[in-house]
Amino acid sequence: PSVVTKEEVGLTRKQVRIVLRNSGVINPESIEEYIAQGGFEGLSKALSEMTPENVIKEIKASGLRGRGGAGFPAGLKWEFTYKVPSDEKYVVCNADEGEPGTFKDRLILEGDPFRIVEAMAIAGYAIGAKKGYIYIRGEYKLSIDRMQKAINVAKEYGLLGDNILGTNFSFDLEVRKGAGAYICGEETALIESLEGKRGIPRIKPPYPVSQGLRNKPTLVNNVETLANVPDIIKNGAQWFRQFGTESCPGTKVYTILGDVVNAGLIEVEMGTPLRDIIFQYGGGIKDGKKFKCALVGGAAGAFLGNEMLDVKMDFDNLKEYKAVLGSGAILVMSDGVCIVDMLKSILRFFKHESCGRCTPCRVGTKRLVEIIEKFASLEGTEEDLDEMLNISLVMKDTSFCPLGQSVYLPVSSAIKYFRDEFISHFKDKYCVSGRCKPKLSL
Ligand code: L3W
Ligand code: SF4
Repeated sequence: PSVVTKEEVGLTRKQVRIVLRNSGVINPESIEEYIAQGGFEGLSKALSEMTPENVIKEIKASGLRGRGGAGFPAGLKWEFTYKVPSDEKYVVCNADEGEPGTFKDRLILEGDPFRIVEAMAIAGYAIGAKKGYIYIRGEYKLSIDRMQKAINVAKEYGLLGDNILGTNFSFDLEVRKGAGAYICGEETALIESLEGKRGIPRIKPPYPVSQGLRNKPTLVNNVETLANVPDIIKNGAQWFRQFGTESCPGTKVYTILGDVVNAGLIEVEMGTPLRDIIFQYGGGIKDGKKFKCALVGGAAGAFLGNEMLDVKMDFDNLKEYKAVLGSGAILVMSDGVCIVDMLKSILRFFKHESCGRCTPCRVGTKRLVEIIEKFASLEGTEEDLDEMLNISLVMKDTSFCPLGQSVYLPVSSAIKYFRDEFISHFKDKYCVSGRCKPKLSL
């Protein structure tokens, strides 16, 4: 079994761990160890003491919100799917984790796969589904292997398959692998991919809750969202609500990376200030450097500077600052990092991952890369900055799916907080990191 080190235990104690409670503590391939930690008590309670309606009521009362980034109330989604009459429904776990800097879902799947099996079975019971799919990013080999093993073992133990725990409820799970496209993390593109088609987003509405996989009601939840479910059912909504904030109960798993002393994964209560995440859990800035900013929410997130460090991190507080919690990636940058260089990487990522379906995103991402490359060559003008803002604003308003819509946030926050740095690239031919250089001409 994996054993946590003394230092890790110390760190764990300062964290509030629900989702990661077992990760690094039990052998993830041992169902006995999962059961010894209270595993499958949630499923057992749901099947023996609760109606599907009561399970949904409990999830609604807990205030659990979607941890994939949008923060949509999970219980409401479960209820919507439950209420659509159909003899065929599906539960889908979105494990196509592709947000740059995000690796929380991978570590949940690797560290505690039975938790997801249990959560999906509870979800299936609640909404009336007999079948679930876990769509895992293809590169996550260990997650795929562990999940598959967990499903096989759960079947042997009668915790999946026909007549689970001797009840009338039957539910089966299947692992499906993604093929490396970021857009397949968008739920409707994921569904297209599950159906064997090219992963491009569908028009919403209709939402998957009414017309999802094979046009049937489908509940799509992120890994971290589902990982909360067994403990909520086992301990009750009020227990869950003691953690976090009024409108965002529970915890959040963050991946902290970049110029911090302790890069890695932490789980803390919703509402924990960004300052604590970076300076307490992250251990502060590496090599005695100064904090410059943090990109919060992954590539689709916002650059937040010194003046934002006291923001209490949850879906609603960040919205007030025109920022997002997103997938929980926090990329910390010290004063030696160049914002132009950083934004260039982000924009190249979006250009590469744009599925090409709609013009604003297909053309907009290409144009934005052309402009940022000018700044990265110590060229550009102030008009170019306005042009970047205009393009990304049009993309926000007219793109078909969140990929194109979310480019505005990194672009606008970078230009808002670091306009002078863009200007000094072409006026003073100066880049703080030395990574931006004039184009060589032969
Ligand atoms: C029924 C309605 N269902 C909304 C459902 C909808 C979906 C969920 C949220 O994600 C986030 C972005 C980034 N009836 C409904 C309804 N729903 N109204 O609620 O929907 P929506 O459209 O607000 O957002 P979304 O497209 O699902 C956008 C984040 O995703 N992101 C990337 C995240 C990456 C990871 C990762 O790698 N692990 O999480 C990039 O944009 O934060 O907020 O289920 O069907 N009336
Ligand atoms: Fe495809 Fe981009 Fe349009 Fe989304 S916004 S549908 S990724 S082209």
